[in-house]
Amino acid sequence: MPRPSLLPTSPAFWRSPVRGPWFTSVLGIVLLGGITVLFLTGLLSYAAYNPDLAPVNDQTPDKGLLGFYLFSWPTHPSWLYRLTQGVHVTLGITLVPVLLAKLWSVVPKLFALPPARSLAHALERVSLLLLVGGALFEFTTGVLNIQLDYLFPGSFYPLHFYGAWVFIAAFVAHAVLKTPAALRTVRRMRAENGEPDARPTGHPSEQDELVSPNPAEPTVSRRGAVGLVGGGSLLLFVTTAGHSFDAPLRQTAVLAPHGGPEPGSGPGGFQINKTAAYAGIDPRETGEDAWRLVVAGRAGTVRLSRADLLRLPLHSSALPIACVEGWSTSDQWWRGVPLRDLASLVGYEHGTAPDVLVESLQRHGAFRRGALRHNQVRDPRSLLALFVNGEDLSPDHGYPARVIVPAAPGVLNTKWVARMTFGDL
Ligand SMILES: Nc1nc2c(c(=O)[nH]1)N[C@H]1C(S)=C(S)[C@@H](COP(=O)(O)O)O[C@H]1N2
Ligand SMILES: [Mo]
Repeated sequence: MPRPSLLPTSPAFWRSPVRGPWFTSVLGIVLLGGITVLFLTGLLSYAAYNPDLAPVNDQTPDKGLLGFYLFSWPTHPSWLYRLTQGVHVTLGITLVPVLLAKLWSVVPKLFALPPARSLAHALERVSLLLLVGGALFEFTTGVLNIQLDYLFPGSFYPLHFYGAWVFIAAFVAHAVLKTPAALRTVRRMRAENGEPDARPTGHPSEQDELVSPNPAEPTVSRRGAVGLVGGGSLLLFVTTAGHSFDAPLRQTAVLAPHGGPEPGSGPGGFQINKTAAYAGIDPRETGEDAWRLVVAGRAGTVRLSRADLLRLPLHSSALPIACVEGWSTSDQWWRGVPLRDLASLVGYEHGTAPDVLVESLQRHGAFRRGALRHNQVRDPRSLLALFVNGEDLSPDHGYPARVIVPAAPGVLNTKWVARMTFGDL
């Protein structure tokens, strides 16, 4: 029984015998690898939006130097964004138990007194606040964005993007300081090959802070505790990962908003992000008499009905939709007019097709417009699609016409297209 006078600031208040350098080190090494992959795939995800192309694509206009690495997002392989974003989201969710266990394992340090023993110690504690705060912030904003369907439309990108840079700065400093000791701890325990011992042999003063001076009876071994954390991660993995694959895992992806039985069946039976009703698309605007596609470029402006478009040479492409939320479809069969053919209607030879601004019938919402780069326009697989899987697009998938571009994030595949403006953006 803890004495009633014990406060969290007293080391004896923390009684779990699981805490110790081995447990913290194992989790830390997993996070070192995992968070590095999360950061890199996150940077790729941002680059995939082509934020330096046009203001409509850029949710973080004040990024300054942080955009130093941006590059033209390629169109090959067509599953590129499926892969990078599927890994980003699935790995992020899978690491949640590891992150929480890691924070739990070091929580006594949060309360340790005195708050600072020296200037160096004070700086370390401030950097730890940025590290812990940054980690919680990035994981929380990421998960909320997936689960609550754009809780903060428009503001998620800047929050998650700027937060990532603050977090990664603290993370790099922490990793440089702690990784050598963590590796030593794990190696030594492995050499001794027994139940990982609480008592560290090296650097006693620092590592001892993690070990309870007053441990309770163990209810689980340290290895067992790592196994529980791993089991939690595995459970999250099998209930999430399938949102990016058409395999049995799709059926078990019950935690993912677009997993499980969601895609449905039939030609249009794949995930729908925003329905036509949600986007405020009035069926009267999409009818044969009302809808016209406006295509503008240096040679002027043309207006085309859907029947006009159907008289142009149509092409087919097998391409997936891959959303920033991590879910993706398998390849669907799209049929429509290549974007570069639309560019040539308004004055650009195929090889010289420029960037394009695509605008939807939709009047409100951040996703009603998007800009595509010339490499995307010139790819012969990039279409203004009129059909999918052999039938007219359904209203929810963008009837009368939508953009589909290989390897691009879903948000650039604008639905209910009304206007395309070719030229330098
Ligand atoms: N006009 C418009 N186009 C849009 C959207 C939107 O909200 N409005 N959502 C985009 C997003 S975020 C994705 S992932 C894809 C999803 O396409 P789907 O609903 O056909 O699967 O459409 C994109 N095109
Ligand atoms: Mo999306």
